[in-house]
Amino acid sequence: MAMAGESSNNNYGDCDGKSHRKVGLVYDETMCKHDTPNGEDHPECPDRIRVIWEKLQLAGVSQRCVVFGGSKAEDKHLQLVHTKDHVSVVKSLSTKKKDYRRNRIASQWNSIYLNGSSSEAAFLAAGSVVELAEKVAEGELDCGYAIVRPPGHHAEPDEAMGFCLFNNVAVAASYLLDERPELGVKKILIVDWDVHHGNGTQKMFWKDPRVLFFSVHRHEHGGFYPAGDDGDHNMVGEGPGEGFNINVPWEQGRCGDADYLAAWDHILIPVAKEFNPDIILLSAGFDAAIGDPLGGCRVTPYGYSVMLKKLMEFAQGKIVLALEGGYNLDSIAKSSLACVQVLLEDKPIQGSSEAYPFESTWRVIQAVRKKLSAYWPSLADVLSSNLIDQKTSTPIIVFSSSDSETEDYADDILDQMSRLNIENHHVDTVSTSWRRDLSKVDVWYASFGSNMWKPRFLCYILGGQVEGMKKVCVGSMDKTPPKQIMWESFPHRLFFGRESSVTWGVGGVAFINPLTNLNDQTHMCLYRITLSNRLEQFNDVLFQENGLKVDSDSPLFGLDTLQLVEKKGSIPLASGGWYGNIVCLGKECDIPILTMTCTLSAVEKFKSGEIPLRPPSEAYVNTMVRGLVEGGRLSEEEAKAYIDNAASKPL
Ligand code: Q9C
Ligand code: ZN
Repeated sequence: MAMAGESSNNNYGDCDGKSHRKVGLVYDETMCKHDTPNGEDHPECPDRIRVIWEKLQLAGVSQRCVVFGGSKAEDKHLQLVHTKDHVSVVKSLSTKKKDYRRNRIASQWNSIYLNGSSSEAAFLAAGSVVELAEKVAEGELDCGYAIVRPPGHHAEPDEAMGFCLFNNVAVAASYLLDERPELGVKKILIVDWDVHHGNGTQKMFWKDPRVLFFSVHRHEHGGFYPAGDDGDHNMVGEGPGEGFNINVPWEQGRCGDADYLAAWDHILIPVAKEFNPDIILLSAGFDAAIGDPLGGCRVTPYGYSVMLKKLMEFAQGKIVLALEGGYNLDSIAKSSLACVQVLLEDKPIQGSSEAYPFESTWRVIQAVRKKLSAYWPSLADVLSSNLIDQKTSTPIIVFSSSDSETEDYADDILDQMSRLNIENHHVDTVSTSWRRDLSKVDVWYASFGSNMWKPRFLCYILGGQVEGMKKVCVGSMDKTPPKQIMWESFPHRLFFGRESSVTWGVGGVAFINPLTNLNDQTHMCLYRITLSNRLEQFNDVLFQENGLKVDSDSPLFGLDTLQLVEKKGSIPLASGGWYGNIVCLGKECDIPILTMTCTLSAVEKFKSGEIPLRPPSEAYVNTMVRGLVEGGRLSEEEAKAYIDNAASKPL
C-alpha cells in the first residue's frame, strides 16, 4: 500500500479541464499502530483508516487531492483545551515499558485501550487536524479531510474517553482562534454528526461564543453512550457562550437521511446563516451510517454528501473534516468517498432518500427550535403542520444493532440484551393496548431454517441457546410454548447466503425467495401461534430474528399489516434486518401462514454476488437436520442431501 507521502501530487485540476477545489487529505499509516494491547478485536481498529484511504485511492480521488502525512501536535496547542496533566499522561504512555502500566491508566478512563503506539497516534491525530485547519484557514487549501485515529470528540479537558485521547477538532479550533489571530478566524462552527454526542467538544467551548457547537446524536433520553444529560437539547451553553451550543438528541435509533436532513434544514442551516462562520470544522464520525454496528442509524453515503454540500455554502466553502467514529468498514469507506467527491465538487450529487422523518424527529426538532429561538430568531417560526405531517410513524421495533454484522461485538450484544429485557418489561406494563388487541389473532409461523428444530425455536420463546449457537436469545414476553406444530412444503426456493452471522458464525443462513416457483419445494415447520398474546410472540420472534429492540408505540407487525400481507402475498418491513420481509404462504384452518425472509432486492444482490451465497456452517446444518428428522419429515441422509442441494445450486 502506498504511504501518504508518495501520492502528494498536486494535480488537483481534472482532465476535463474543469477547475476543482484544492482539497487536502491527511493520511499517515503510523496512526494504525494504535491498537489493543493483546490484539483483541475492537471496533475502533487500525483498518478503519486503511480502508478509507484505500477506497479513496481505488476511486482515483486521493490522486486529485493534496496529500499530507500527519504531523505531531505541540504540547502548548494541546493545552489550549486539555490540562497539562492530561497531555503529560498521554505523552508518558510511550515511555512505559510494560502493557500493564498502560492498562492501569486505560482502566481509569471510560472505554479506552492503550498500547505502546497510542501516544504517538494521538499526537499525530490532533496535529494533523491542526495542520489541515491551518492550511484551509490560510487559503493554501480550500478544504480537506483528516483521516485520523484515535478519534477525539469524547475527550474532555482532563480525561480520555470513548476511544478518544485528545480532542482533535477542539485543539484545531482553539489553535486558530488563540494562536493564529492574524488568519482572521473569529467565528468557528463545529458540526458533529458522529452518532454519539460530542461531550468533550461541548465542554471545551461551553462558555465560548466564538465557537458554535452543533451536535446531532442518538440520545434516547440519556440512555445512549455517553449516557447522561450532557447531550440534552436544554444544554445551550453558559455565560457569553449561552445559545452557542446546540444539541439535537434523537429519541430513537434508525434515523436516516430524512431525519438528518430535516435537522439540517430546520435547525443547522438557518443558524449557520445567522452565525456566519469564518470556517467550519466537522467532527465527521460515520457511525450514524447504515450498517454501523454501534450506531443503529441509517444515513447513506448520499445523505452524508447532501449534508456536507449544504455546509459548503458557508465560510466560502472552508471546511475541514476530521474522522471521529464509524465502525462498519464498508460504510465508512463509502461515506468518506462520497464526502471527498463533494469536497472536490466533481460531480452532481445523485441518489435519493427514504420518504420522511420519524414523528419523534419532528418532536425533537420542534423542541430544539423552541429552546434555541431565544438566541437565533430564524428558529422562531412554528413549523407548518403540512411539513410535520410528513412523517414515518415509529414502528414497535427500533433498529439497534443488526444480527447480521460480522463486526458485532459480544459486549454490545450483551448491552443490547440487557436493554431489551428492561424495555420489554416497560412495554408490558406501560403500553399494552396493541399487545391486548393482537392477542385475539392466530397465525402460523413457518420456519425453513434452524427454527425447524423445536428446541432452537423455543429459544425465541423461552430465551436461551442450544448447541451450536454462539448467542443467547432473550426470548418472548409470552413464554407459552407453541400449541400445535405441523409440516408442509411450499413452492419457494431455499438458499443459503451471507458470509457469517452472529448466532451461527462463519457460513450462510437460510432464506427463501419471496416469489413462488413451482419447480422448488421447501420444507417448513409451522408453529401455531394461537390466542392469548400469540401474535405478540410473533413480533418478538420477528425482532429477535432481525436483531431489533422493542419500542412502545406500536407493533412492527399488526392487524393492518396482517391484512395487507394476506392480500399482497409479501411485504417488506422497514426493520433493517435480514428477515424483514414477511411472506404469506397461504392459510391453514383459516389461519394465515407467515414466514420471514429477505427482501426481493436482497435476492437480486445474492444473484449478482453483491451479497455472497454461502453454504451453512456445520452447526447450522446439524440444527436443520435435527429439525427435519425429529419432525418426521426426512431421514438424516435425505435431510443432508436436501440442504446440500439447496446450498450448491445457483440461484
Ligand atoms: N457499554 C466514538 O464513536 N461504547 N466513540 C461503550 C459501553 C463506547 C464511541 C459501550 C462508544 C464510544 C468516537
Ligand atoms: Zn461515535
